Amino acid sequence: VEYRFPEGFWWGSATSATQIEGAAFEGGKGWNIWDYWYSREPDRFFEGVGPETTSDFYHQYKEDIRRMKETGHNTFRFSISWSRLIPDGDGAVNEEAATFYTSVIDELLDQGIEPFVNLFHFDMPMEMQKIGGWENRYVTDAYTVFAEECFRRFGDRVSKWFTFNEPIVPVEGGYLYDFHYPNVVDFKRAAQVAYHTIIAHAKAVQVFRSFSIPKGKIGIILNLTPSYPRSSNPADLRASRIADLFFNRSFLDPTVKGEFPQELLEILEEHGQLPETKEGDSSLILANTADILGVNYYQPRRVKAKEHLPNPYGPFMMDWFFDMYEMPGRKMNPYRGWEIYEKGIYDIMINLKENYGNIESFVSENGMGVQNEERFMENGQIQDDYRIDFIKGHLKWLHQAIQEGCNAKGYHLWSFMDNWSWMNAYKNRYGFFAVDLETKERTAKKSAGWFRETAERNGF
Ligand code: BGP
Repeated sequence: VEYRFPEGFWWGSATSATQIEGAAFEGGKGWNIWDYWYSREPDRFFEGVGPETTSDFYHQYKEDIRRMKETGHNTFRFSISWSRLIPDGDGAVNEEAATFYTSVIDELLDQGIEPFVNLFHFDMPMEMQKIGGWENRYVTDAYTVFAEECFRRFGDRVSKWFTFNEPIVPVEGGYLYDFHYPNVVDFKRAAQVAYHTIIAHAKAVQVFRSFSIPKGKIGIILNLTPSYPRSSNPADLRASRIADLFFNRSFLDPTVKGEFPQELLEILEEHGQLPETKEGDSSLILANTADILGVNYYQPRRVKAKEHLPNPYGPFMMDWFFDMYEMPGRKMNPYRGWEIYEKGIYDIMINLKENYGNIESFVSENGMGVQNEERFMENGQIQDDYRIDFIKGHLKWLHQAIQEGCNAKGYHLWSFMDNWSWMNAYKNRYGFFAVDLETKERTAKKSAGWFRETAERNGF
């Protein structure tokens, strides 16, 4: 069977500033929460490795962009580091940073690669975190000024923009489950952070539209984790529906449809967990929905009804409503520990078609993390056939969704090269290119060659 994709299909990969740039204390960059947290608690990071140098894209971007070209990329996603462009989060622009991002964009365009630019990938400037981060509504204004600066400086050459990558992750990590700074565990504060992120998204979209960038599109990138109930009994179905409300629809509905799901608001209200809002917010959110949606998909969520009632006097948590379970016989990525369920990508796309106006979308991240990947080295190259199979498996289902009329336009692998990943640092490797952490030398894995052929044939 041949899987051929529509003409103009976007082939490429995704990255983020903190994870690839390095040069954390160079070029006038201000500190973000990762630089700060690492300086305080290095032991919390895998093997004690922080984001200071990472893969050194800051210095090697020209060669990397040439490698992208050689790997069949016609599109590439990166993020602009807020604390590099505006070191204090608000105030003066760092011109060295503006020059750097201008060169990255020019280099991509020269190579015929369309830049997809994201504005926030977990990297809150430390000065903004000191005043409360997303809990403080002022930070949504500072973010909007940062976004405006980006549109003004780069909008003539970049037409695909994204306000946030996986905005729910800083909520979960920073305010619920203790894996991002500031390590708060408090649902009410988490809800406020989530709400302000959505306000920041809407304000940035509003400003973007005032620029009327030709062919310009702005959207958001969400990590969607389809919820599958253990059985069709009503308790399991309800548990799965509520997990979907918290983890997917909390961001998907307001940013794509312009309103929060009623049932979610009812649950929060019943438990006294609604965030503070301002007059005019609902119309702001409604008027500034996304033009385009990036879908990051790694694994589904397997949900069952709670077996034991939660302690009603304990702190409110969303897992009051459901339990997760390991589905017997599920397929696993043995090298990272996440379930692999390729059809999930199809289910997401069909849901977008049926319930979200068939919004223009693409797979903005999908990928296979592998620990100790050097063990697959043969003749100087990592033979990552498992990654090729992983990509193929997902592309087949994406292809099927497109056949059925879904408006999916492309596929980006996470990630272009091995990079630093938050608390996991370099534990899980994802790239088309392996990076030697000592020398920073890049070596193409087998998947890089396969991807190039696939992109050239526009299918496999
Ligand atoms: C995604 C994030 C990426 C990246 C990836 C890999 O959710 O958007 O930034 O970190 O996960 O995660 P890990 O290194 O934990 O396997």
